[in-house]
Formats: sequence, structure tokens, C-alpha cells
Amino acid sequence: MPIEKTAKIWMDGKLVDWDDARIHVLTHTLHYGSGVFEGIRAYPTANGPAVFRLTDHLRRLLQSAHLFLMDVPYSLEELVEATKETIRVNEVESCYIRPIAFLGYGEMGLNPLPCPVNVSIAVWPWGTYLGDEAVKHGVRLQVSSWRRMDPNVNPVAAKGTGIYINSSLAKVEALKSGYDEAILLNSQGFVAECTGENIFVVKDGSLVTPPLSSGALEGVTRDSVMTIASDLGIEVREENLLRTDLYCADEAFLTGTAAEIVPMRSVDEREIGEPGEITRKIQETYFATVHGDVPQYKEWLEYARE
Ligand code: PY5
Repeated sequence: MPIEKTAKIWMDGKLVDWDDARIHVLTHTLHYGSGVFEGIRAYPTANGPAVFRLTDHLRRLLQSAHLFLMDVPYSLEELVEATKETIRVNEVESCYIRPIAFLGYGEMGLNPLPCPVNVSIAVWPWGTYLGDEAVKHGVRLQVSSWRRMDPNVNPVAAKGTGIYINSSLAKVEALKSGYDEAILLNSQGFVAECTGENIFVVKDGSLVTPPLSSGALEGVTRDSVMTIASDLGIEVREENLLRTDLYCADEAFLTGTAAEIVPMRSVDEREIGEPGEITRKIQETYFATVHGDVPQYKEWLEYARE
């Protein structure tokens, strides 16, 4: 899906024209994958565009930077304000938001510490990542032959740009084999997550998701779904899952900012089927929440125009 241009991109404190948001070919991060990023969404609400859990996402951006010993020259509050400003100047009612902190031009060695840290924030309208049909009827998944990176190989708790080569390899393998998305197992053989989404299964009325020790990212959507499900009276457990637990799930779905909430239709050709009752209920509550229609979760919305 090609990126839809907007007018301005925030770069190191300035709003520059979309076509002028350029970097040098010797940018450190281009060579070694040394950047950190976030994926965030703003939704249209009765009070204008609202960013879903903006502060939580930007806190994770700073945590990712901390894991790579990268000093971001902006505070959490400055990044929150810069994001809102970028949404306002681009006059979008809903958008995907992509902040990135990266090591810029200046050094080429593997010691990143002397490199300048650059930050940019782009926003553009982006439909649901796996498609509207996927949200309604689910996706077909393949357990990847690629393993999720081990936490002692890379800090998988960070959204580090270089770490995503692992996700890309699995995604391409799944697409070329005729599937929509891949599931990555960790080096112990337990289910970790998808290429850009966390995983939930429903078994006997309870919701189960792999623990963070599986190597899964601490997803903001994952956390929101866990809260929503408990408030709906559904038991939620963090437990290691085998691939066969996916094959035998009563229901299963993926969660992520880009993908939102997408049912799993099948895993490795084992049918799970059309989305079940619990998946539907969680999807319904989540979509109402992000549009500001659930008073209980109002504090998750941060309005761009206030
Ligand atoms: N796991 C991985 C590896 C991810 O990249 C993401 C988000 C998630 C889980 C879900 O986290 P959250 O719920 O906080 O979004 N992926 C990005 C996103 O914007 C990039 C996907 C293309 O959803």
C-alpha cells in the first residue's frame, strides 16, 4: 500500500515540506539498523482527532532508546506536543503516526555513541494494515521457519529498526507461501508473536497471550485488550503457548496499532473459522474505545486540538 503524502513532517524541531524530509546516504542507522521507532494511530472523534495512548507509545520510544543507550534530545512532553502539532498542521482527522529516533550523519564506525541523534515524526492516512476483509473475516497464518530473535541476541523489548529484518523475513516467507501473516516461535519453541502484532487465543472462555518473557513486544494494543477483556469479565492469562495450542484454539486474534484487532482464520491450514463471540466483543469494544465512545477508557485518548 503506497504511502499517502501529507504536507509536513516534523524533523528535529522544525516542520518541513514532505518532499524535503531527506537524510544523508551515510546516515548511521541506514547502515546498521540503529534507530528506534513507534507506530501510533489517531482516530476521528466527536472532539476532533484523538491519538490513542500517545504518551504510552512515546514512553516506549524513549524506553527503546534507553535500551540502545541512545540519548533522545527531546523530553516525553516535547514529543507529545510535537506529535499533536504535526497532526494539526496536516489537518488530518485520522492517521498513522510514525516517530523515529535515529543516528544521523557524522560517524561510520560501529560505536554509535558519538553520532548525533535525529528525530522525526510523520503522519499520513493509513487504512487498516491487513485490510478490511481481514478485520471482518480473519487472516490465514503460517508458523515461520524463522525464529523470533532471542533477547540475548537483540533487546527485543525495544522497537529497534534493525530488529525488524527478522519480522520482514518471516512476512515475506508467509506471503510467498500464500499466507497473510507469519507467527514467530522463540528459540525455546514457544509462540512469541507475529511480525508486527501480538497474539491472543481463546480457550474454554479464557483469553491467553504469551508472556513478555516469550520475546513478544509489550504491545499497547495487547495491554488495552487485556484491560478491556478483564472489564468484560473474561479471564486473561499470560502463558506460554505451543504452536498446537494455536491449532486447537476456540478463537484466536492478533493485536497491534497498524493491524488493530484481526481474527485468525487458520494456522498452518488448521481451521479456526469465522471470528467467534469473544473476538467480536473485544473488536467491538476496542473500535468504540478508540473513537471515544466508551467513557470508561476516555483517558486513553489524547486530543490533537485542545
Ligand atoms: N509486536 C511487534 C513486533 C510489533 O512491531 C508491534 C507493533 C506489536 C507487537 C504490537 O504493538 P502495539 O500494540 O503497541 O502496536 N507494530 C507496529 C505497528 O504500528 C508496526 C507494524 C507495521 O503496529
